[in-house]
Amino acid sequence: MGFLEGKRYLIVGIASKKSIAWGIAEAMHKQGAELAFTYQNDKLKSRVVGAAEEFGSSEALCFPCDVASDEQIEAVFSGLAKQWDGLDGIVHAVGFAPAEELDGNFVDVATREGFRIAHDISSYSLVALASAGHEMMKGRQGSILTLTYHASQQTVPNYNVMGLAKASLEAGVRYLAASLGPEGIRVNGISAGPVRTLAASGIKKFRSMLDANAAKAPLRRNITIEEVGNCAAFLCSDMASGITGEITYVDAGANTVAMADE
Ligand code: NAD
Ligand code: 0WE
Repeated sequence: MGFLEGKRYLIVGIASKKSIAWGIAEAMHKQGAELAFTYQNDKLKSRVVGAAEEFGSSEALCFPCDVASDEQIEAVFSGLAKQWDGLDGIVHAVGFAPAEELDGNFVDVATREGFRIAHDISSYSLVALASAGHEMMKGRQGSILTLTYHASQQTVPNYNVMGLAKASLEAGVRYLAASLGPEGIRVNGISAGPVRTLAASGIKKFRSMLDANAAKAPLRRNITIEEVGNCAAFLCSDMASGITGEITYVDAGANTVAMADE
């Protein structure tokens, strides 16, 4: 019997089989969880319905949700409440900044509108989902999980405004943990090492970043979405009942190294 048997989670952020959210859904499904899903737009609907089928859920548990829209976020939980009498957790695996912000020297490419969008989609959306979704988690020791990246703490070329948005997201994890802790709801983040997903596909020199990261990491390799998935399943489960407001690194140790050997 899996350690998530009888638990129900909402997965936000599947765009393809390479998505970190896909790896998380797979790991949670293996542990017996029941899953619901959202898709950003109609273009991604079939991918997400495919994920639902693969992980034992029907299309009725797939909801449209552009996280820029409060109405769509509300509609997800009112739709979910018609099928489930409660919810045990939310996985937030969403990040976005306009592409022009992620290519060039920070001061040259930064704009007010790019900053607004990056922080809205990548950071505020966690707060919005928590605000709209916590009612359904009442009395169930719920768990909220997001995905972040170490460029929130130390600079990475071209990550630019996303680094600021991830720093805000990580502060959001702590404030939401303080806010929802009295309801028994835990809020955590996983800081993942680089993975080739759709969100990474447009990024210049991503291959050499992967290679440099593998060379620096104590484990001398990059991580997989399966490894992020297993950590996510643990953090969302009752086995992690004492952990909240925390950022856990799944990065083969790369963030712990100040100077690479060789
Ligand atoms: P991905 O492209 O597979 O997933 C990103 C998701 O964000 C997509 O499903 C997309 O639909 C969704 N999204 C973007 N804008 C949205 C909006 N307005 N409304 C709703 N959804 C929206 O890429 P991924 O790498 O799996 O990204 C998932 C998370 O992991 C992100 O927060 C990302 O920052 C984080 N992360 C990624 C890496 C990496 O190297 N790939 C490393 C660390 C953290
Ligand atoms: O969080 C991310 C991806 C963030 C991302 C990617 C895109 C590409 C397409 C946000 N917005 C967009 N907007 C687009 O139009 N990662 C951690 C992966 C990533 O992205 C980088 C990285 C790494 C690692 C960008 C620059 C440098 C390193």
